[in-house]
Amino acid sequence: MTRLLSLTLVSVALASPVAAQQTLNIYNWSDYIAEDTITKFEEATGIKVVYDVYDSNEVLEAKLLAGSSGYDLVVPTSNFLQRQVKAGIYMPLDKAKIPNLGNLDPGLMKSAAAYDAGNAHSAIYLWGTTGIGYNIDKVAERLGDAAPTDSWSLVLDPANAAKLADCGISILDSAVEVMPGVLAWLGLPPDSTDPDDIEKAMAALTAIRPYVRYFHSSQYITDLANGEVCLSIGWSGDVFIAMDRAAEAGNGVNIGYTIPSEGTLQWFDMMAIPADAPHPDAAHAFINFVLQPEIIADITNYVFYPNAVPASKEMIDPEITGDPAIYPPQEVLDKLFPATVYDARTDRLINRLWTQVRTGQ
Ligand code: N2P
Repeated sequence: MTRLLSLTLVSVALASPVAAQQTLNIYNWSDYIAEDTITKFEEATGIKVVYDVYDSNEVLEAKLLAGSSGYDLVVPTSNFLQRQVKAGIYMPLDKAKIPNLGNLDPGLMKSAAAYDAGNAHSAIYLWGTTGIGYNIDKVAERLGDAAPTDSWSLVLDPANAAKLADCGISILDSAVEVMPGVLAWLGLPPDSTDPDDIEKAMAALTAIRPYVRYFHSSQYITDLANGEVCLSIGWSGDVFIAMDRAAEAGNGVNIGYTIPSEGTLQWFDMMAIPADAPHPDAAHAFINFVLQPEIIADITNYVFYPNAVPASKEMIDPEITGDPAIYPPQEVLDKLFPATVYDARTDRLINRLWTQVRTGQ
């Protein structure tokens, strides 16, 4: 009996080299993982996951900068990651513990290296665009068939916004997500840090403020799906999640997603380990687990965001890989803007003006 028990213990120990740590504290975006990813990881490793969510880089950053967050694994967007790396809040990845880093697309990782030299602290989780989700029927009813659904004018032209106000407009609650598209629509450089340009972008948003129902970065998924709002400046996959929920509910709500022709942001969300993570080995094990083609394919199939593991592509629903609004073709990709890293002074200006936009002053 004793012998049997100790044999069992030995085999468990071999199967789960980091099992002794027991816990992994993950802080990730909401609606950003497949239903069974965590269970599968727990079963494969014996590590218990505590999973917590946010919908804002700003919130994540405030917690990380305060220190002792207790998180082992977080998923900031690359431009936020860059200044966080500078602030010393991430540990370099021990790449020997993450052999599946080799599964990542070298071209995409090279783009990501612009924010984290040598990809020393981070690996791509998912990526996407910031665009417009809209209720096809309600927008057509109010703006007619000539509605400029391929342009930021759909919402930034106050005449259009005024007509959509009654069916509900929502905007992401993050200045740096929204501003580059507004700048491009105004014909200004999307990565401008010129205070005059930033003022102009914020003035354009102030002009439509009376027609905006709310600023929020996750509520719009449910509201688009239920027909509670009819236009959201939001993230690609989230809008597709809304489409999927509406189809499942069979409520007759038809949703479209557009990457405006003036261009918009393409962002990368990066897995990284805080320097003071209590369970760094478990965090490395999670990154390695997620980068398996079948696991990351499950995630893309569930949340409609592209990943950076080419070998996963054949396991992804062809309706997803074939949708140009999710996997944009090269000529669209060429028009997307990389996320800008703002210096502290510009960041303060943006945030001060954003508060005014939000409160409508
Ligand atoms: C997930 C949204 C994450 C995208 N709901 C923001 N980078």
